Amino acid sequence: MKRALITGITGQDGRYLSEFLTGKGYQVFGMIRGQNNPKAKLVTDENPRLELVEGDLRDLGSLIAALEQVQPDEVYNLAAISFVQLSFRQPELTAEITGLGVLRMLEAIRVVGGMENNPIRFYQASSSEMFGKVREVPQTEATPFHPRSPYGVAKVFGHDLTVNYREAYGIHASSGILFNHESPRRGHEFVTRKITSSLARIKLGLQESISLGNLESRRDWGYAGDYVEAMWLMLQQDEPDDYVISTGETHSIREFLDVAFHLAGYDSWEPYVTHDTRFDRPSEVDLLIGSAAKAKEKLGWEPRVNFEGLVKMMYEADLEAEAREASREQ
Ligand code: NAP
Ligand code: G4F
Repeated sequence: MKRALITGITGQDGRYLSEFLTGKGYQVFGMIRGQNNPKAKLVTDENPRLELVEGDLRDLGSLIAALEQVQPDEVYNLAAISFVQLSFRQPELTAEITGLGVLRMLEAIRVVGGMENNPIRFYQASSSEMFGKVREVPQTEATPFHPRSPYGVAKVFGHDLTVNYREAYGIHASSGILFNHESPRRGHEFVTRKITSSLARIKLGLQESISLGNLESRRDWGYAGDYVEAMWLMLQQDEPDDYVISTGETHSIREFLDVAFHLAGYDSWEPYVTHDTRFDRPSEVDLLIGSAAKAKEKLGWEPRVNFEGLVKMMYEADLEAEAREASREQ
């Protein structure tokens, strides 16, 4: 039975990946931080076969201990401060966790796995945010990076380091340059989930409007459940490499609003959306659209859920959850 260690187990991707790998017959270990993390129960209720181990990306010793305890075949490094807006307010912490955290995990793998024939395969959660002020359209594995946030800069550091440990120490280290991926498990701080959960509350008469920032930026949005399969496929290849994972379609926040409000039976979202400058960013990523041609050719990976399907899945899940919550409160 293969053994996998996932950091960021309580996050959106960690939860999908844990279920995916368990379904493939893996023994899955999720790294959890803090002395009483409230999300521990959620993830073990969701996947009763998941085992938790302690660790924090800020603490090298804890990563070495986790690796020694688990003896994993595969490590998926999903943990990060992942919210771009927060990275502007807490840039040092972002560099510490999202950037230096990758260095610590790679060092732990180098030490525990040994210098030669290191058996541990490593996945780094890189991001399309690294492309930032994009140099070409669509973005591929060869597109130069121009990050536009402390988060993007930290991800470039982690990405380059993953390539370096592959080249310097022969570690089977791969990097997935994933474009935005969403789901009913997406954090409420991200724009898609903020819209679908607020819309569900508007529909149920529990909320009047949504405050948003820049509606013009464009994202290549896919479904997280599809994207975790690509992570696994990367680690099944003989050679480690970097792969763009995306849908190849781009949509603005306005278009997301159009589809979501139409689904909910509204002619227009405009009466329900206000602009709040607090959600504008000091520097923005205006356009993201990826080409996953390499992943299709080498991994045989393609997304299954399209944009409309994704919005519908998220809105319907939020409508059901909000209605359940409202009836519990009555
Ligand atoms: P997420 O929901 O924000 O989850 C982040 C995870 O990181 C949480 O489990 C969090 O644990 C953990 N974490 C934060 N600080 C930590 C620390 N010091 N030590 C250990 N764990 C820590 O993120 P996601 O959407 O699942 O994304 C997974 C990864 O992919 C992230 O690295 C993200 O940057 C990257 N990525 C995401 C997307 C996307 O569109 N979703 C696209 C490209 C790349 P707590 O519960 O303890 O806070
Ligand atoms: O949903 P967002 O916060 O996601 P963003 O910044 O694209 O980052 C996500 O995707 C990255 C991959 O490219 C990941 F690496 C990262 O970890 C994260 O998962 O914002 C999307 C867009 C931005 O242009 C933002 O300015 O939506 C715009 N936006 C407009 N109003 C808003 C809001 N974003 C948020 N979060 N909240 C708003 O009210």
